[in-house]
Amino acid sequence: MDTRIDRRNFLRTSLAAAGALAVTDPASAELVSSAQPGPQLTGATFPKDFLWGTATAAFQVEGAWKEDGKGESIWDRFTHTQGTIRGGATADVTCDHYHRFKEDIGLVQQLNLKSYRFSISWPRIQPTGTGPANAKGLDHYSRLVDTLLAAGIRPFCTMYHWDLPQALEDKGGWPNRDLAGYYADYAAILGKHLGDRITVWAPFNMPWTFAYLGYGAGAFPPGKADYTLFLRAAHTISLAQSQALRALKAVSSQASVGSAYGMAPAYPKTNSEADRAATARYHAMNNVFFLNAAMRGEYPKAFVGAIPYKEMGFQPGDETIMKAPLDWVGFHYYTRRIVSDATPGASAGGAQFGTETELDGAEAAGRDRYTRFHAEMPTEGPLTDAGLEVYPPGIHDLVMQISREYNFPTIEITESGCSYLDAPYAREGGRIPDLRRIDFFRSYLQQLARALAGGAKVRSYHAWTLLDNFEWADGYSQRYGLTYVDFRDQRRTLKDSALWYGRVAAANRLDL
Ligand code: IFM
Repeated sequence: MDTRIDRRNFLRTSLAAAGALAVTDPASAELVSSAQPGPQLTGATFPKDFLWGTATAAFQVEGAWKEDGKGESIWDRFTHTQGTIRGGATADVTCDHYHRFKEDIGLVQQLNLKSYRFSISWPRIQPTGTGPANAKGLDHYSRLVDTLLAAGIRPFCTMYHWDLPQALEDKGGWPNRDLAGYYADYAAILGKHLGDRITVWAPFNMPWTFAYLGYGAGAFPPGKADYTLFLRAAHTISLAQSQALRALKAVSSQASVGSAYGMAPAYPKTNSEADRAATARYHAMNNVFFLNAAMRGEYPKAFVGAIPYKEMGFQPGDETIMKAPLDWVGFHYYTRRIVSDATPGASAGGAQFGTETELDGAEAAGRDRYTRFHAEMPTEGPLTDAGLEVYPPGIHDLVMQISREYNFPTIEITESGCSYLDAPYAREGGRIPDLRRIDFFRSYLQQLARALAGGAKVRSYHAWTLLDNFEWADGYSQRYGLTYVDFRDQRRTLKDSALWYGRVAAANRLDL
């Protein structure tokens, strides 16, 4: 997700005008781009029980922001603050999925999908983040889960997709270690009331992103830009992740707990030792920081020097608390990064060919004194309307890298998708011929099939997302949905890509 689209578009246009899209071939000992011409894998078949799915997040689709006893979340507060969101948009109504979930699950069923990843809004369950459960909030998700099961769809629950109860932010937010305990209590409530029907749980969606953008860069709520706060938040989240896993398993014997991390395969900008080391730090910090904490009880080598335990608020015994091996590993794939060293005095490492990302704003964004890497989103390939490069081999490379590093775990692709702004085409009876999205999914799925053929144990793919929805700082200016939503009257129309994806799911093959 890009929160600085104007800047990116500006950069893209000006670079293209200057003919400056020179490419430095990434080459890495750690991760070498597997892009290769070779034959197209058009007839790829997927494993028999492969779960074709789609995903949403509570804040992005539900609306009903203060119904049925729901408390205020940090995103409610942020969106109600002028100047934070493109177009001044809020998610007070968004897709009204809170009231229309039956119709929406009908769409999932119509597309032959067997897994629906949704998130639960913590402030619907505990309006202030602590204390007794709000029965109306639980009832809502109970009905959602029952509707899914009746439709033969697996409910995949993300327990936290960024909408922290505001009352907990008022207590210091994620940098406050107490939140790990509050979060475990919340997990226990969910497990106790829904664990008889939900078996697949992911504690956090993209923990690096919300910790970093919220506390390190200030682009997300609570809008703080202090790298030490980010480190503290990250450590609390690690503790919370493992405590939640244990809390769920204590109340639900069927609970199977994994993750929904945001990941990007990282390729070094040059073959220099410095760029390769920076790329390894990027991977450790942005991709596997929380995974390693859970699987091995230790943080990976994300830092130039020693792990800054003191700044993180690390206490003796924390390595034991944060170790809670996941039953499976879930992550998203959208696009790649090109990484170079950012230690003071390091050379730019070749021609610029992308847009800056994690590093925007030195100390608060990547060129901090701890990780010192410089990450770019290349603009070499075609770009989506959100300005992200379409890079199909990345999903193969990332899946294989995680498979190798974590002993070939069961993998769920928890999100993958693209924003294109195609709208109903009157001359075609209102159809939405979003051919670029079909090409996107086809090419990414071909590469996923390659990873499966290479031995990776991938059991699902969740297209992001079911519905066009509220895209965080970008408001409604991006459309990632398989379904077009007319926000004036809430009318849903399946895009051509949805119909195509539904046929792929039914056939379990790609040659369509
Ligand atoms: O919309 C987001 C989602 O909430 C998290 N992953 C990336 C998506 C697209 O930006």
